[in-house]
Amino acid sequence: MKRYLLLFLFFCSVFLTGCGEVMVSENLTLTRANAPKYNEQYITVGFIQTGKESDWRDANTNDFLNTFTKESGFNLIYIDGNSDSDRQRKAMNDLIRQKVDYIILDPIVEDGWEETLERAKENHIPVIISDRQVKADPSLYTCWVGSDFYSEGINAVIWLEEYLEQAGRKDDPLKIVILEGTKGASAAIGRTMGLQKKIQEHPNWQVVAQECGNFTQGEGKTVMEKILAEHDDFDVLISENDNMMFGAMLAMDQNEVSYGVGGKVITISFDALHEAFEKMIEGDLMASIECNPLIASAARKVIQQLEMREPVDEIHYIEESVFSYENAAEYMEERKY
Ligand code: GYE
Repeated sequence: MKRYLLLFLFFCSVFLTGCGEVMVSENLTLTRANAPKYNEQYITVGFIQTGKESDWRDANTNDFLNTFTKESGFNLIYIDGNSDSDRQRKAMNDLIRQKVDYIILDPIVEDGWEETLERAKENHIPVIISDRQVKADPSLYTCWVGSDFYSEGINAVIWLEEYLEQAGRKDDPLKIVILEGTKGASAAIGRTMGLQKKIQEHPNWQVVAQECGNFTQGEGKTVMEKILAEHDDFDVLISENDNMMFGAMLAMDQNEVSYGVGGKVITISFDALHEAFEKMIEGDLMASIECNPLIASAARKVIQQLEMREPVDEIHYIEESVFSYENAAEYMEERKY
């Protein structure tokens, strides 16, 4: 037996250079899978990220770094947009000059992309829009992969309606405060439109303050401090991401405003981060509308389809859910971000 094993290892070391069959002995034919040819050409992908504004963003970045690896055949050029759209546009022009194979763009804001996208198209470089969207002719990019932000806004109010129904407060007048994300960002635009669409169905509900916290925890706290100086009586706080809610909670703590389960202010946010689950289990946060940052595999699938010259859908929505203080503990263990 040992003789055959040595023979096998010898052939492995000498003959395994490509796919196909290797005759090892008169009654042993070795068939092996395709092996990467030496100096395998990597697919070079330029990924332009918005920045590091939130924990959601960090999870999204890590997902791309862990998906577009050399082992899976990619050479990833990651660019941190540093929350600066001009930096993003400069980076895109640089990637075009480098003649990368593909560009994945997560645009901080929707406006200002026509010219750069046209340049990428002139240079035959497919562009995949990830997460946030662009206001541009769809023929200038391959597709968009992301979340249905409008539905997320609608779902936030549907949760609030169901909660009030169960609490016997369906007909209560409500004063609502909204913390908006970055101005011009699709996630903020879509969520705000969804929220407003459903809120206006309730004549006895009033939005008493609506301020931009730019998706960051620090600005969420600062803006909430300003709102609390002007409004000491409101019933609902809706924050367009978890990090701004965490900052607002610090401001409400400082002003001794109670919130969460059993508190005065109903708290609803978006993203459904791990820390949001912790706060829902504690009862401080009452609901978080999931926005899944793990979308790199969907973008990679698009590139693989393009490599195979297969048709690609223009829109790729990511499956998402709604979590609350009532079900957070049940799902906490399986969360990946
Ligand atoms: O909600 C927020 C991040 O574009 C969906 O941007 C993303 C948003 C997300 O900073 O936390």
